[in-house]
Amino acid sequence: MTKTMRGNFRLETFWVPAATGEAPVYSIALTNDGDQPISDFTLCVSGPARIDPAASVEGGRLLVRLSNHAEFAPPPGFVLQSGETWTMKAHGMSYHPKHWTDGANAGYVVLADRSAVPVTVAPTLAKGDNAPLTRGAVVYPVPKVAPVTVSIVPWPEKVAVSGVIAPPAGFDLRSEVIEADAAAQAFAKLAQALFPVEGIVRSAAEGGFPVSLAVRDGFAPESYKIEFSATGVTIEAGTRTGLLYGLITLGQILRAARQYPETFTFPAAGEIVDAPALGWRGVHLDVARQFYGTAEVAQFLRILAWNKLNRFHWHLSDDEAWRVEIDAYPALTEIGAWRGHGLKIPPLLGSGPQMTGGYYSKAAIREIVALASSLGIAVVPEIDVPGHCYAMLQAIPELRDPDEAGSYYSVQGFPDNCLNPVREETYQVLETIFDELIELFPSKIIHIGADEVPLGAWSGSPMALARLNEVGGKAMADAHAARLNVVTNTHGADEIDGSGAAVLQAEFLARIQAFLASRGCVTGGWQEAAHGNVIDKTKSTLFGWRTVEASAALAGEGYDMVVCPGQVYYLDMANSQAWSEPGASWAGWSDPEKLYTFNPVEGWSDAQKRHLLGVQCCIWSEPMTDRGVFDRLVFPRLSALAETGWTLPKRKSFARFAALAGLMPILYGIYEKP
Ligand code: TNX
Repeated sequence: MTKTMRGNFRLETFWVPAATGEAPVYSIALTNDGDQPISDFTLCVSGPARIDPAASVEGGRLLVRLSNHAEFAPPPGFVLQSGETWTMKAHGMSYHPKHWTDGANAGYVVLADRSAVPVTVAPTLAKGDNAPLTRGAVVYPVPKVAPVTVSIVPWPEKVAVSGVIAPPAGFDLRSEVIEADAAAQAFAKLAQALFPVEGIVRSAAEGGFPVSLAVRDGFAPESYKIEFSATGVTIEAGTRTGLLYGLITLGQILRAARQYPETFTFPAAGEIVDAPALGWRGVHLDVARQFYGTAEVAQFLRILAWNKLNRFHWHLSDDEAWRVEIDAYPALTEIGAWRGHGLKIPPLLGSGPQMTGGYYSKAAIREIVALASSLGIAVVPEIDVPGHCYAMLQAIPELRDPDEAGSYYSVQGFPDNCLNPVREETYQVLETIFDELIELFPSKIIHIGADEVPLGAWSGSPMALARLNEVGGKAMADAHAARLNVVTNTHGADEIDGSGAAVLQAEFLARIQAFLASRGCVTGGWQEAAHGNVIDKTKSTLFGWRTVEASAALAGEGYDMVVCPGQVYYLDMANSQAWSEPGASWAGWSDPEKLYTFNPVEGWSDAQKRHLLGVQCCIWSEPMTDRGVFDRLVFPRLSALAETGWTLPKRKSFARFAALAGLMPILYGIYEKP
């Protein structure tokens, strides 16, 4: 095939929001920039916006829809001439785009010979907002005068330093015991990987300033103490992680004093005594919607450590992909890790027609877990079940009930995406998978998801309905059967508490938890795992993503809680409501100040606080097709969350944070253009 015949196309999308006073409409326009006319073709697009069944399409036909993947055909006999544009308009979409990353961000044309030609895609524009679209982290300039003379994020419990010496060229780390040596080595590697040209650790011969590390009794696990003098520094802690944290504090002070000598100093005397406010200071990363290579994950972990964050919640499976190698079921990664035109999982969320994706081999996972452990971070793997399993079920279709009829849909528009709680095969497969995971992850917390099971889940499965009849009665089973083929949750995830779906899910959760407990593991779950009140509270950790009040109520019932409300701690939510800001805002939006000042335990009683493990931000990756979007959404909000987890409320100050945030590393180094 010659190059000209392959075509050259451009896709432009445009949203008219209701706020303009006009009827909301989403236009999709394909321009033929090639020199040949085309006919008998289709157009496929993907991106967070979904053309759901409620929408009507003018100027074209929706042939296929799977979540945000849509394939359109022009009217019969239509010819797209060279230089001309074909426009479709979708009306009645249930979810309205709110930000430029919400629209289609990938597309391709399938020609008459079935070949797929990628299309150049422009960011979606919206009527009434001509502001330049933003990407890249917001710059936090370091002021001439800061509220503090030493730069440390998160801010310590006690800073009592005085005097000034010229910032040393670097640190000569001196350790006499194995634990201290391990901390010194971890810090040297960390500083080298994050700030490769700065020479933060160097020998005495190269001008390294003496820093002595000592392990002492009487320190809480992550706490440490630093003593300054004009001739050297001493760090004491009870553990390797405590010493590492002391070194990170010292490294932050050095970098600031060196780079901004007018603003910050390196102390000559005094001490810093430090300990965290909360034990769980987590970050969740969704690697299913977008794939992040092992090197990216590793660098991200280093940034977590630099913020003294200590839990990495690794969301390894979802509808869009399965990302972890499982020896017993190679199809999970052979099929489930890849999207592309003609594959079992189509292009989604901005992946084009070419095969895209990836997975973590067991060797890669071991590497990440070892790195995390050296940095004081526990890795919590999540396999999201029984919902969010479209990719898994595409890879192992035998897991479906062969007699299941009809369809139900998830909030993200996936059909029939839940593992069947009544089939023995479900448990055989999951137990095998969990056994392989338990061997890989020493943290012994296995997160099983349990979020967003659709109201209609299993409503066409005869065996599920029979079981529901037994445990919930005929009325419940009949009501559940009537949900088949009914599209629900088009305005947000279904609240399933008390429904047939919740009763069936509870059967599943009780059994999976018993299995994990038999292996000595704590079960992690999103807050929906509490439905039916069947899991053992003493062996569970729940993640409260809806409201702070809902988390408080669960804590009151005795569940250990990690608080991560979507409105503020979901970092896929945009920094503001503006169209020009990337991200979503279905749960809300939060700029760094809002996140920083947010009180995660507002209104909690003392009894409820006894079940507070800590806080976590969640990076869902739907909008992260562009790494500049990642940097903008994640930084410096990640550091704001870190300070919420570490620093007691009475010592927090956004003015101080804003003055220091610019010194914190970001993952891809992409800052917004001035
Ligand atoms: C809800 S909250 C989800 C995820 C999405 C996220 C997007 C929860 C446990 N599940 O599947 O990625 O919203 O913001």
